[in-house]
Amino acid sequence: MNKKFIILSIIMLMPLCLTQDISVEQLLAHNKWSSQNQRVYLNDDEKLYRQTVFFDNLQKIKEHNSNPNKTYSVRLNQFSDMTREEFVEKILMKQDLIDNYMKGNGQYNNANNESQMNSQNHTLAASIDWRKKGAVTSVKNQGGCGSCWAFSAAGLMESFNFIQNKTLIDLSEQQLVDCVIPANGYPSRGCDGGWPANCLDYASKVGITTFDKYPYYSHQYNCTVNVKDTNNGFKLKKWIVIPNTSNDLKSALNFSPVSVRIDASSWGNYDSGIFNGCNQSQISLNHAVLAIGYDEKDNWIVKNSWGPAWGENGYMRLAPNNTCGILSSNVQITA
Ligand SMILES: *[C@@H]1O[C@H](CO)[C@@H](O)[C@H](O)[C@H]1NC(C)=O
Ligand SMILES: *[C@@H]1O[C@H](CO)[C@@H](O)[C@H](O)[C@H]1NC(C)=O
Ligand SMILES: *[C@@H]1O[C@H](CO)[C@@H](O)[C@H](O)[C@H]1NC(C)=O
Ligand SMILES: *[C@@H]1O[C@H](CO)[C@@H](O)[C@H](O)[C@H]1NC(C)=O
Ligand SMILES: *[C@@H]1O[C@H](CO)[C@@H](O)[C@H](O)[C@H]1NC(C)=O
Ligand SMILES: *[C@@H]1O[C@H](CO)[C@@H](O)[C@H](O)[C@H]1NC(C)=O
Ligand SMILES: *[C@@H]1O[C@H](CO)[C@@H](O)[C@H](O)[C@H]1NC(C)=O
Ligand SMILES: CC(=O)N[C@H]1CO[C@H](CO)[C@@H](O)[C@@H]1O
Repeated sequence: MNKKFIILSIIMLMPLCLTQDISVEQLLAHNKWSSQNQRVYLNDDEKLYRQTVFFDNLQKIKEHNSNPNKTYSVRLNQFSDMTREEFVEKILMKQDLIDNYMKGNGQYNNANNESQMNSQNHTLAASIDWRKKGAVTSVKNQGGCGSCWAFSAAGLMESFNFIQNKTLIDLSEQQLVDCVIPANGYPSRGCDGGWPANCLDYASKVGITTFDKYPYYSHQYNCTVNVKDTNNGFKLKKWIVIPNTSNDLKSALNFSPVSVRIDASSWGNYDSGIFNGCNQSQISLNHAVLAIGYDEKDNWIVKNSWGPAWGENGYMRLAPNNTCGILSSNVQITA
């Protein structure tokens, strides 16, 4: 009786659902998820549509997790009422910006860099994890703003600052989002996307202040730092581009974390395990994260900026080699 009553009342609230084969279980899962994620929908149409997308994602998650061949699992999270296309559009970098960049416009613009790193000749650790050395700040959440590039760069600077000066301080992503802009000579474009390399160039000239002094708002505002003011806290002297081989990335990771550009189109529902779910013949570098190590089996470990509730406490492990394009476009601070 009770169950029937729940079905009836839910159906009465959402008459369009009648035509679909939706179980109480699914509806309860959605209710639980929307209250956990504090979802508020504009109207019933919006709610119905989001619910349909959610059910579709729920189904895919069930299928994936019941396949014993998968090396990673997936789960519900803050993106579970978005389609894959919406996720790519809203959370990742805008495709036109990436296309423009690939044509060479803005790539390492105004670079204050060294030439590419020479093949290094030192013994590589069997595994490395900079978290164990206390060199990685807490996992942040970029929210609904495509500012991954600022988080990746800030993470790199935070770790370098620690390695050099033994102080672990959160730096200001918002300053990067607001100030590393065309008006100041950089092709990055706030919440539409941008490049860690631009941030390093900027920070080498202007410096970057702390998170506390210039906190994050998940939105682009006007820059409050004068670009001619060159004394704003952390400043780096040199940065380099890492060549695109596994050995070069491993070698770089022995020195410090590395800012990596990557394809995150299929990362939305990642839970845990070794991720290998990218379509390797269709890589678009639409995201940036911080590589913080690799394990004994050469799986890469990266720190994401989608909050600690995503993935493995905010982190992800990726299969060896060029998974999701992880070797393609990486930078590191050297001084
Ligand atoms: C798992 O892999 C085996 C061997 O490649 C294959 O025969 C089987 O169909 C796969 N199972 C699923 C559920 O994909
Ligand atoms: C690399 O190091 C080894 C051992 O120290 C040495 O024998 C070799 O000549 C070095 N190679 C280069 C290219 O420097
Ligand atoms: C580390 O501290 C020294 C001395 O205070 C300072 O000159 C240097 O710029 C600092 N390094 C970084 C990376 O902030
Ligand atoms: C930001 O700067 C632009 C151009 O200088 C100005 O037109 C706009 O009003 C400013 N916006 C805010 C919120 O201050
Ligand atoms: C790696 O870089 C070389 C040039 O430095 C380039 O020719 C090659 O296509 C790149 N490979 C990949 C997989 O990006
Ligand atoms: C991967 O990308 C290629 C090239 O765009 C495409 O032809 C193929 O269907 C894609 N594979 C999957 C599984 O989506
Ligand atoms: C990927 O990496 C593993 C381990 O580093 C290596 O054994 C393998 O040959 C690589 N595969 C490809 C396709 O490069
Ligand atoms: C590897 C790399 O990006 N090198 C660049 C360093 O900066 C100069 C200009 O200052 C560029 O010409 C190089 O391409």
